[in-house]
Amino acid sequence: MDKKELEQTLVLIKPDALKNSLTGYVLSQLSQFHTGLRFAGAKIVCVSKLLAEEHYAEHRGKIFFPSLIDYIMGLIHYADEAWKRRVVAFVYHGPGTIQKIRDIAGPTNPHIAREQSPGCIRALGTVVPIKDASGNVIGERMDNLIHASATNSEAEREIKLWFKPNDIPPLMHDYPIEVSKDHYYSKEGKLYTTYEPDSICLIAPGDIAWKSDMDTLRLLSQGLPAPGSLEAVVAKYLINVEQVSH
Ligand code: 3AN
Repeated sequence: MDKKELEQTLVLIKPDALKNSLTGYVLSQLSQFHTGLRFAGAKIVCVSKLLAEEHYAEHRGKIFFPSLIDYIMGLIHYADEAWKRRVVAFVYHGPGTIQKIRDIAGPTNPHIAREQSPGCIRALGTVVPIKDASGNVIGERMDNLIHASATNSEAEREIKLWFKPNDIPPLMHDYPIEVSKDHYYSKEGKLYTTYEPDSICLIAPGDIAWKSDMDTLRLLSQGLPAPGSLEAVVAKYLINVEQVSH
């Protein structure tokens, strides 16, 4: 397979799409018959705060950030039904995947999507005012149904954040992997290579991990600067783990 054949992207079907029963519609818009693209991975995720904040790290500090985190965690669409808070995550694979799916998704803002690209998925979304404690409007939140990676480097970061290598069939792997020889545990934001009471095991010897995560863990465990953050590794390895899913 050449590089173009291998192009992959991350798609998230967000809580507003689930609540409005739009999952089937989105999947049919993205189907292989219509797009020529194939699934490489799929999972149902209860999004932890850690995962939400890592996914949207570039928006940290913006006025809409807290509301964006609540939205992707499902706290807005399933305020009283915690067990329904989910996102469906996919890796799509095929030539020109990133641009094809961005075009079908449409512009970020649903109002602009309706004007500029009627019929795109995000044209079915809504824009909701964000208010401060006194009720003054301070910004807006875009409930735009799906996320799709915007560039190759974003796709790599996001696929590695949401998926482990063995969530994806080996012949569809696009990024280097490594078999761990070591244990790595985490507890309260710290990394350990031996078991600490109440720590959670992230990776054990024999586990397959993205090589970039292994490099990060190795360097951090030696107290050295690393290419990635511990939070990003923990967020992924603890997806759907009880203790961190709230
Ligand atoms: P896209 O999702 O189209 O790639 P990004 O990555 O710039 O757009 O933004 C991620 C998410 O953050 C958007 N889907 C949207 O929900 C929210 N967002 C982005 N920009 C704004 C903004 N100016 N005001 C409110 N929400 C925004």
